[in-house]
Amino acid sequence: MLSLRAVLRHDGPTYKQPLTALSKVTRQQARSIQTRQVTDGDIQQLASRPLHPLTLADLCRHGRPPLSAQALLNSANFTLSILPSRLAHRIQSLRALPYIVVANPNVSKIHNNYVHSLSTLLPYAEQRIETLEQEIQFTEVMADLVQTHSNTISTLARGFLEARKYITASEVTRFLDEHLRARIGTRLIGEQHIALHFSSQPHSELSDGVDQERIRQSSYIGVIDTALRPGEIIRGCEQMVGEICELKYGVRPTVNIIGSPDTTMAHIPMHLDYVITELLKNSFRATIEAGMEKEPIEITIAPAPASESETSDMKGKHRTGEESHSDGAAISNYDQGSVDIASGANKSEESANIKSFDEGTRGVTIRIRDRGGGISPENCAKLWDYGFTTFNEDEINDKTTGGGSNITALDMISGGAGGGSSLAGLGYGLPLGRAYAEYFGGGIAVQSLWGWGTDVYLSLRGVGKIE
Ligand code: ADP
Ligand code: K
Ligand code: MG
Repeated sequence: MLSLRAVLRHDGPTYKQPLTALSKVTRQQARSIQTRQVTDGDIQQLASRPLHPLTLADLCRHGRPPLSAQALLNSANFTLSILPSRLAHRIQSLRALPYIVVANPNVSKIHNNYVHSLSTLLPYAEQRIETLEQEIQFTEVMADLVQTHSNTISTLARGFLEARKYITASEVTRFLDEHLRARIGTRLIGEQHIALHFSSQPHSELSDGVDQERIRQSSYIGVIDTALRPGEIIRGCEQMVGEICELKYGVRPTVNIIGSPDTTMAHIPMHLDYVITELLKNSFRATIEAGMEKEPIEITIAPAPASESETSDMKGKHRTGEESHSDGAAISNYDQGSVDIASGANKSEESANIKSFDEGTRGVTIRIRDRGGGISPENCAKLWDYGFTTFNEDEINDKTTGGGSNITALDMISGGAGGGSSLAGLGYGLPLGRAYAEYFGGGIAVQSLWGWGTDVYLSLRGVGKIE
């Protein structure tokens, strides 16, 4: 238990470590987690409840760490109030896939994971969490939930690849767009409670001897970093993607960061880390394949003008995180409304320490410009399909030295979540990256200059200043 807090620092590029460490802890704890069998009636009843529109305000409503015992219990009960129906919706949506697809071992594994997670929540369904002992058990359930669903992307990718004869690419994209957007929120809710648990007063004795003062001075509210530096995240991702390139191709493109590299904002480092990693993988790969690794990739960090973030045309009507981007496949047609933290804070009794919205807090746009030859007009139309890729290992082996290995998409999936240590091949990078960017009101736009290079614009919404 002790090491959990340390691994939940969520400091950007190392976010994959928490899950690994979590898995060790969880496996030991799994035995002690109670379950209750999930019936069809449970699923129907839970799925008929309206989905709670998750906002960043929700994630901050319990106040700034270290949380008091009461605030921590509130966080647990809030988490408990929204997760079961979210899981039930996912189960229903998986069951609505063509039978032969659900019967695929990988897809059915994901379905069973959801049923398992719901079965761990049902014992709490008719009660409130009222003691710290119950809260500890509930946090173990959350750790189990996060861990159980950690390989979803690669498992689903493998499942849909195997079942591709029985379902069209656009049906897959429609399902995954809805499913993976919902998953982002569900994970976030679970991870937020875990993170708050380990930075709360009642459990400070579990916190590796880290004193309350350090928690107080930290810029984190659970998984949210209120002083996140996109420039730092970019450097971390550059390092990681660069190493993959060097290992596989013997070359590593360079990155120049211009604009305002020291800009800070309140956001979720592990989300930004995921998106930037995917975008850099694409740019690095294109650059290497075009033999242009001498041309630096230029990344501009441009904070939005303060006035713009205030007027915020996204406020109240921006695309909600779990609305499907493509067509009418939205699972939830609620209006997420403002994501500024203060508006939630005003509604919450717990958040006296969250001050009003700070006008100076801005969104950021990050432009990634490469000389990798661009994207053909024909392919531009397919970029956002899950599974669309132009990755072809033979081609890469021709054009680069030291590649050598003859890997297929399926081999690559076993490499890890979302392609793991490979540069490309799943075809999930852009659509899933966009789902993360849009979750809290941002977006991704790709502009190709065919024959020359690509500009990718990643915009992130400033989420308000928390004091
Ligand atoms: P993957 O990288 O696994 O192929 P993505 O969704 O990340 O999946 O990208 C889909 C395709 O879009 C890539 O295979 C590539 O053809 C094209 N693409 C994306 N970014 C770039 C870029 N910066 N330059 C050239 N092509 C790109
Ligand atoms: K794609
Ligand atoms: Mg990619």
